[in-house]
Amino acid sequence: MAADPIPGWTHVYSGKVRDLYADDGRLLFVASDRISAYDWVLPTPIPDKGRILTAMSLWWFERLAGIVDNHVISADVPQQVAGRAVVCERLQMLPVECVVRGYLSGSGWVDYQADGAVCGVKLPDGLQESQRLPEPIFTPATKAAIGDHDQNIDFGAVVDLVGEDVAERLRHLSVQVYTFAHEVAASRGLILADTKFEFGVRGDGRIVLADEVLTPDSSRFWDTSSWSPGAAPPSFDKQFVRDWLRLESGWDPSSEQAPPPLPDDVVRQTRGKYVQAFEILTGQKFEGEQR
Ligand code: PZK
Repeated sequence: MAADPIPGWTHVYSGKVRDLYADDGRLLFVASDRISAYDWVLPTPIPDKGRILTAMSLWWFERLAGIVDNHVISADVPQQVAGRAVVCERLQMLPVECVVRGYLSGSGWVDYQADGAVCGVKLPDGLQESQRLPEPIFTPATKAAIGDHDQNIDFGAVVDLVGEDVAERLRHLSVQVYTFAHEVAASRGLILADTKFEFGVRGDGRIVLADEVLTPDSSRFWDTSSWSPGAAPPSFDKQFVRDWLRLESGWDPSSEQAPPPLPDDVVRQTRGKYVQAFEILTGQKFEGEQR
């Protein structure tokens, strides 16, 4: 992953779909147009994905300002990453993926079926896949080594990692932000099934919301109309990609083989889903031409 050089910034790290640069004291957080599926980065980018997710995340950060501080300093960024990057404060990141679930899906559903619990949170018997939980639950995870999946942990393990006071504050903030965002999404016909936050600490000890928030890459959104307990609703953004890869491409996700390029119509439909998510949530038109 040879990230593009950006004048004035030093590349420090790349994840599957985003890149991080630094100058003295500040970070440049760049959302690429790359898309992942079945743990692979696909060879075909989705045009405007980085700009759409950046705009969505900034929109949420503004609305969350009454609940929690965030790391954003400015959206005034080098022209080559215009619209898809933000300048951020450099924080001491906390080594916990702060996941909140309001519905039973993904690894939450897997763990519930095995244990009747998720991350040590005991749940009522007889819940079905995708069912709404009695209340949102904090289901933290630790970032595993590169290439590995995050590992769910219980609250005691969070206490061991960051101390009891910070652990309590992370849980409280995470559930508050989820609850607010779930309400906003619901008022627009979307279900926010679950979401992941990353927090860091400022020099003065304040806990600050970092990363990118409440985008389809960090969250599971469902169309309310496609949801019913007992089945897994289609992924809001990636269903066209997954369906094409599994059913039409001839590629085997369980092989070691890299996935093939996406056909143009799958790219177009998928771009349309990101635009749709942005427009539904924000009530704004996504301006695809401004560059
Ligand atoms: C930070 N990441 C993950 C993000 C990547 C990887 N405000 C911050 N201060 C210090 N560190 C981070 C952040 C943030 N956000 C985030 N790793 C470090 C990450 C984007 C691209 F490649």
